[in-house]
Amino acid sequence: MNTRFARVAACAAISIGIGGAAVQGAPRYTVAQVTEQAEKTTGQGEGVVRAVDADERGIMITHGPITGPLEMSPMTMAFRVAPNVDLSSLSKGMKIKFTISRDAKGLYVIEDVRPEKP
Ligand SMILES: [Cu+2]
Repeated sequence: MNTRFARVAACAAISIGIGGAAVQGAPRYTVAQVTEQAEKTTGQGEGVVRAVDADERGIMITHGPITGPLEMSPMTMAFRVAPNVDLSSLSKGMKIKFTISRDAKGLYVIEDVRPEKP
C-alpha cells in the first residue's frame, strides 16, 4: 500500500513539474511573438491554386479562413508573391498551405507556400 501510494505521489510531482515549466516558459514565448509581429504581421491559410501568373508574380487562390494577426474570411482572390517563392513549383488545382503578409502599400503578399501532402 505504502509503495503504491509513493509511486502515485511521484507521478503527481512530475506532472506538476512539467506544468510549472510550461507556465514559466509562456511569458517568454509571448514576448517573442509580439516582437515578431512588430516586424511583420502575418497570417496562415490553406487553399487551392486557381491560376499562376509567372510574369506578374501572382497567384489566384480559393482560400479558407486565414488566421493569425492578419485575418481574412474565405474567398477567391489574387495575391502577389514574394521574390523568394518558387512559382514553378505551383500549378492549378494544387492544395497549398501559405503564409501572407502585407507590404508597405497595404497589399497582401504570399511569403511562403507549402504544397499540402495528400
Ligand atoms: Cu482573401
